[in-house]
Amino acid sequence: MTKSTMHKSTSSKQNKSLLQGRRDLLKLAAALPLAGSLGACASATAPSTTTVAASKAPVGKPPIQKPIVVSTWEHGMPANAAAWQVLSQGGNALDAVEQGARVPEADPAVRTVGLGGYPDASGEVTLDACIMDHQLNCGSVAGLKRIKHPISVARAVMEKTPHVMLVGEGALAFAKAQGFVEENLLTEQSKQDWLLWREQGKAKSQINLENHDTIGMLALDSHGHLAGACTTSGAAYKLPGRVGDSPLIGAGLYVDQDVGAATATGLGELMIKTVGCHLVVELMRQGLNPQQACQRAVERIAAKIPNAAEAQVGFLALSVNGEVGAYCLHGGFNYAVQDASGATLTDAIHLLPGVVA
Ligand code: SD4
Repeated sequence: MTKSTMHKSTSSKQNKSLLQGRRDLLKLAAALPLAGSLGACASATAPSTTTVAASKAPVGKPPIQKPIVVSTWEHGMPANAAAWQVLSQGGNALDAVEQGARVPEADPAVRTVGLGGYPDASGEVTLDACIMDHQLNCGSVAGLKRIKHPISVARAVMEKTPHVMLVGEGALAFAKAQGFVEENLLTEQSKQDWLLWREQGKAKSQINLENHDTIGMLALDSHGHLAGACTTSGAAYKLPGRVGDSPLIGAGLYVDQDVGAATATGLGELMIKTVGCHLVVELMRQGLNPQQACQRAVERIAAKIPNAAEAQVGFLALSVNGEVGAYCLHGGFNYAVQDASGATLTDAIHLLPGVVA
């Protein structure tokens, strides 16, 4: 069951108690002295793989694991399967991540990406996406309306313009000129939820622990090339015009063929303030493995940004050798991995105690 379908099937009574539980967790998390308690919390919640304190990656090169594709959240499983179709036939990582990202974009049950995504505060679904290859080529769109596959528009920006990023009306005009077809992205379910949100007067546009689930995908193909994609409808009920981290190269996605790639999920403002994915890649360049680098980036956010504990952030990284790592602030973030040995879904290790379903 995807997280979205779990949301759908939860009764409103259950929802209330879930929310209360989450509020309690948030209070608890907010009360924690962040920087001072990092080591203790991390080791309390971490399986044995994560004695990541300050150690560097082991000396010596691990065998290269390729092809491989990884992506955020449970909806990463079918997305990875689509990407694997490309990778397992010798296809390139860029095609793989685009094909993979298109799966949740087209799925109305995934409420945080593409068609059926949560709208902004005015009831409009606006999408953010970016894509990047092994040569620092990248393309991005932000605040794109009425186009189901922003990841493919981002790729067209990369390949057919001298620019990296197009936003709003300009992005829509470009997409139409490229042959993308306009359609209504607000499903009946999303509309009803938005109406309810408005009725309840929740005039607050902040990502909380319930309404995130961007897909970020990283792939290493059989030629040894990396690529990444990230696509989202962003924070539910965000202020119109708000842009998150997901379309921002360096914040929501970064790929450097010399080192590896990283993508992020959660409250975008935190990733923007720390240029989070670039940070993860640079930490890997300094010798940390992907797991260690993701942990360090989450710790940086927790230590430097007041009230970071009120939100969720998670990083997922893939080295150029095919090593995978992930780390998040609160429990509840999981990631999907597909390689020749099969497909897995793993709970990421988290910094703060407690798990948010
Ligand atoms: C944003 N980072 O717009 C995105 C939302 C999200 O997992 O990740 N969700 O801030």
